[in-house]
Amino acid sequence: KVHHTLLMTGAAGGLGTAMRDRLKANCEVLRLSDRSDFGPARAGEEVMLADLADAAAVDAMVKGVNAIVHFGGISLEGPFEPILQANILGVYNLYEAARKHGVKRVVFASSNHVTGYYKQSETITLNHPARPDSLYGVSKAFGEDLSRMYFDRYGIETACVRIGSSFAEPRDRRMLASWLSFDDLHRLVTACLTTPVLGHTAIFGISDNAVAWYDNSAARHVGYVPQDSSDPFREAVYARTPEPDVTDPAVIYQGGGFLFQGEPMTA
Ligand code: NAI
Ligand code: 15L
Repeated sequence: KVHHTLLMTGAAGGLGTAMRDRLKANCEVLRLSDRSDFGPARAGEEVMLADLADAAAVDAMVKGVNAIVHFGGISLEGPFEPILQANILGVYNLYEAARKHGVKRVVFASSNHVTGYYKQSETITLNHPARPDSLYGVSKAFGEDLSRMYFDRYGIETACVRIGSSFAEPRDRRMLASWLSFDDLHRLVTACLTTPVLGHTAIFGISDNAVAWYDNSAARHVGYVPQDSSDPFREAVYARTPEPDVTDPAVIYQGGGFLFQGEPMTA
């Protein structure tokens, strides 16, 4: 096992719950954190609750770990203040604690919404500039830039995993392109934690779906090889979802519909 003590934030959330048992294979001790109580530690675990906006609590949470998988934060579009606290101040607190305590590698749960204003008719690379589709997407772009600065200045390696849609199954037609199975997410996190030289990199987190908007060729050094695909779900998803309206921004843009709140968008 490459890491003795691994910290996973966001342990009470959807991905935290799905990765909890899987990540035990990656370490001797899995330290779990969230601001919400999710019950006691099980064998091989430590539980340390912390609000990401609380610098002292984050410092204590990070002290003594060898690597971090950062799932904690606001995971949808919404009012700015909670996003500011959790995803902007919170990620700063996390990297400051990592710097002070000598943590050298972080897997940061970024999002496809960093580039959500590219079109579903485009294939984008990791060299395309960010085009966030929401305040949430902007907050993830901040995390990507902040982690780059902590790499350039302090040598803390980070993989910014731009997770597509990681759920048990693809829920709609958009997710046939953006789906990331839980097992592939674990493969991807494992690759990020174990590749000899990670540096600072972004990588799109998707399974081996036939339809894809993303080209991960600039992150071959991570060694991520997806083994699942949304393709077996295609027929069932088509059968239960309506024909897409190709003039609908939710169908035009990679970020999809439900994150676009407030003013109507123009194509
Ligand atoms: P989730 O919303 O289920 O879990 C996030 C967890 O973070 C929650 O348990 C919540 O209590 C915790 N949290 C929120 N604010 C906090 C704060 N201020 N301090 C401490 N903890 C706080 O989200 P999910 O689906 O598990 O996603 C995990 C991460 O992956 C998130 O950062 C999300 O933005 C990112 N992501 C997830 C995708 C997905 O398809 N599930 C897609 C793209 C990104
Ligand atoms: C995200 O960033 C969200 O955290 C997740 O809940 C999904 O909405 C996902 O993107 C998506 O785009 O499907």
